[in-house]
Amino acid sequence: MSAIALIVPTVNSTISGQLLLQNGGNFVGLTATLTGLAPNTTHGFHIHVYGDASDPKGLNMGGHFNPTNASHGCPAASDNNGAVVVSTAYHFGDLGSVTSDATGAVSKSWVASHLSLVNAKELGFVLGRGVIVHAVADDCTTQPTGNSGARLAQGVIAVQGANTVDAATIPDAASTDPQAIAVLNNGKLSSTVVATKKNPSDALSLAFNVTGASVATAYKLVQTTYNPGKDGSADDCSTGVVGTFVTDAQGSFSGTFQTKAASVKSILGLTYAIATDNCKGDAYVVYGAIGVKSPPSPPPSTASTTSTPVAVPTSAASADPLTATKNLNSASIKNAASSLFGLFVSIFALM
Ligand SMILES: [Cu+2]
Repeated sequence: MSAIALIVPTVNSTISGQLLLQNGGNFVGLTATLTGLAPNTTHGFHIHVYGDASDPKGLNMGGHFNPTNASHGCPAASDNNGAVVVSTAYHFGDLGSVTSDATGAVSKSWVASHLSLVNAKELGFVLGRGVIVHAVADDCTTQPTGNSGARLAQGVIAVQGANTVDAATIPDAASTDPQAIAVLNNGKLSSTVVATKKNPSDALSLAFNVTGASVATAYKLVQTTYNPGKDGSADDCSTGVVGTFVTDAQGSFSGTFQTKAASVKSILGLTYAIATDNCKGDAYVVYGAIGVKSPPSPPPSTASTTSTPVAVPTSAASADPLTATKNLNSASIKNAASSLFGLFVSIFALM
């Protein structure tokens, strides 16, 4: 069983390529193939917690994938492309760095023993998570980002070919599931699908919008798996058709579909495609992997004027503000809560 993250450039970047992940039993084999980097440069390379490609700067990918709540570091040399710094503690998403050759290309294969593609109950299950290529090398030390700089390319880890995730391992506690998101964009047609399931007995609800399609035209939304071998041959609409929709006079559509999927987690790493209505031949107009959605930003604190400022490491904050912010959110909320408590105490004292 294998998975793939198609890596696309963020704004003002030229880096693209793919990360291939292959199930090896008790390890996952990784092969990164990239082009468009500056020649002979080293770049932090991580799995991030969200597979949400909806921000053009990659900011909705969140911080590093870190299910064990560990410190940032770099794993053993075999996991780290031979980088000299090896840490005993690291995030599951810490993959070290990749280094380009004289043509600005990367072609590297290595092994990650802590990741999983087939068992959704494993802590290291990464289908639907994000992949980020950073501007500079991971220093393997600076918390929590490795000071790797801006996000130059992003991708979502998706099942390649047949889906062989063990269904028995997919958590069925739907009420605790995150939302999932697929971002579809071929440069002309763009679409977002957001999947939500509030209660186990509910249908999985897909909030769906399209712009840039042909006007007044019927299409199908299809749930499938990414399969590059099918390009040029017939795309598959025999199963997985979510629904049919017709665009308006502007080539847009917005609506909601209900599906019978068991949970949000059960669709992570699958792919949504928009297909021509007759679904003949090369029918997929555009497709995008289904990843874990970044939660909405927390509402602004009502006690902002009295809350204690949170110390943010300046280098990490300027280089990758979101990662620093996300990791400090709980501290901010606690500070805001204690300030609110102080406010109530003050009010009671006045009464
Ligand atoms: Cu990163």
